[in-house]
Amino acid sequence: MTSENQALLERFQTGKKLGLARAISLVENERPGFEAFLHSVLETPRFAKRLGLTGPPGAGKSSLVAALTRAYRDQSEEVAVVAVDPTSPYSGGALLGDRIRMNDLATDPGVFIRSMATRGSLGGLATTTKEVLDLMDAFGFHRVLVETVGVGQTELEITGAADTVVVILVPESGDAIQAMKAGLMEIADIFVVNKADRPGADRLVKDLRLALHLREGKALKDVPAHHGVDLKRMGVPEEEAEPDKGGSGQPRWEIPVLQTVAQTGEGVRELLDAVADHRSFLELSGGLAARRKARAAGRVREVVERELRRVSWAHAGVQEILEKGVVEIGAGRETPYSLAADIIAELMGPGTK
Ligand SMILES: Nc1nc2c(ncn2[C@@H]2O[C@H](COP(=O)(O)OP(=O)(O)O)[C@@H](O)[C@H]2O)c(=O)[nH]1
Ligand SMILES: [Mg+2]
Repeated sequence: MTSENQALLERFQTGKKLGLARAISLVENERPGFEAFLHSVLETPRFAKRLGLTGPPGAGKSSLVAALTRAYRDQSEEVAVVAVDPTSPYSGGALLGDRIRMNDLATDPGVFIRSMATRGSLGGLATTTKEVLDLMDAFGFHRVLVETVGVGQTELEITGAADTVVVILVPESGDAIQAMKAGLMEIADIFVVNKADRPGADRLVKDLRLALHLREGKALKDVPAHHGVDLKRMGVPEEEAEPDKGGSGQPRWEIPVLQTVAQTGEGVRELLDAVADHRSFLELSGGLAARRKARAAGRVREVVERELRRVSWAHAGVQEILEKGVVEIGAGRETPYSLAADIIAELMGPGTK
């Protein structure tokens, strides 16, 4: 590790907020040594309670994050927030949302807020959001809240980053059928209908409850309970997937549908309780350990894939094969497939073709 990163590590480990901020920049910009830095801080596992909030723009995610943060601060818990949302009222660590009056949080030493741009990533998280969450966790925050841009299908990635996912909808954001089609039923551990002061909120709550009910009935009828299709497991090998929520003998989680008015704080207590209940459920059912395992496996895969990609294209032999090969493709003597096979053989050694 460079002496610069070493000095940063010391500041980080002695709990200096500036050290955390700089560490985040190091990781976010993937500057030299960022992986070694992450390795050092993750050697001591810590377990912040990770809460994800997602939903369409303007649903009140930031307002609810602020309300939840205040509530956790009232319980003397330290809170870190990541907002992956270019339109969020946080900017460069400063809070600009005077409407939501978050300035009290900005100056609270028990709160750390960071916003991240998505940089074209499609999963709803910025490319290094998960690493930033890990840093906040390793720094020692009790709670880590992550607000993600919810646009269509893009919020799915949050399930891999949070222990509990809250999906926030508003009367204006469409009906329960749309929520179902967007896959929100699969990612939500808790539904919140915010802006409950607006017309249509009761209706949406009722429809969401009905849709959840129907979905559950259908899932139990059509497929064996332990093989239900679950988006959370997509891309996760069977043995790493969490135990089925609907399996017989297993504790079950009924997704609550709550109403809030973020600005007045109405319903925030109930949301806090639901988050705590979900936590207890995860601990009792073994789901928490399973989620952490799946998260760790996913992270290992990402690092391996990133490293393989880097090593592959930096390999001199591979470069040569590619440069020569593209000419052969043009002449009809090779195809992209035969060339790819040659490259893989070059990387993996003889006998792998
Ligand atoms: N009427 C009403 N407005 C709200 C409520 N919660 C948030 N808002 C307003 O909705 C707008 C968007 O809120 P924001 O928290 O930035 O939403 P985000 O884009 O999901 O983060 C802001 O003007 C808020 O003041 C609510 O419960 N009722
Ligand atoms: Mg926001």
